[in-house]
Amino acid sequence: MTPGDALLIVDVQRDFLPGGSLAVPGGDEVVPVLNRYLALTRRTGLPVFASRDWHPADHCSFRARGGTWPVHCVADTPGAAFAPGLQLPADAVIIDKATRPEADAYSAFSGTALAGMLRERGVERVLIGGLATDYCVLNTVRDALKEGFRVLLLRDAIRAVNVQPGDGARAEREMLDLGAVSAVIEEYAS
Ligand code: VGL
Ligand code: ZN
Repeated sequence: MTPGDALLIVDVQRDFLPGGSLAVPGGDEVVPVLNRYLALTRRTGLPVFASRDWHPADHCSFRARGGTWPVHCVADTPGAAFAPGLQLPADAVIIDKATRPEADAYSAFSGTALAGMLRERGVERVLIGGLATDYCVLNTVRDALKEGFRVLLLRDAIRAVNVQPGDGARAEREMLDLGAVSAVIEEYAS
């Protein structure tokens, strides 16, 4: 990690962990890995951003409204809280997304101030991990690249929903094809 880097943690929330309403298999396994990346940001003073899926109770992505998903990440409910044990610093910038009933947003850049905040802080490269590989991580990486940031995909800190088998692997392939570079924590641990 070098000046110009920022860590972006995507949607590591209780509803996406085993036992949650939209559980991502192995979703809890990203928490200790992200904590190691967070320790690196503490040592280097680099900024940390964390997005939250933050839906109203009648969100259009919910099945009761004809959407794809069970009710999940309703704003200010326990399921929308960050994963227990995720060691976010007090000055982490929280990005709420998909907050309006009529629109879904998988990307942390969609309808948020994220791109401007990153630029304001001089960020050129975004280190991205979180949940889920095949939805919010994929769409966030696509947008980060479109916005002109370089992307380091934290390959050991992502997990996929895999509604269709192979969705996660295909998403990883696409992110690398688009220009993201992948890393694992062992490449940084000293
Ligand atoms: C997500 C499905 C529905 C995600 C959010 O964070 O990847 N997936 N809403
Ligand atoms: Zn959602």
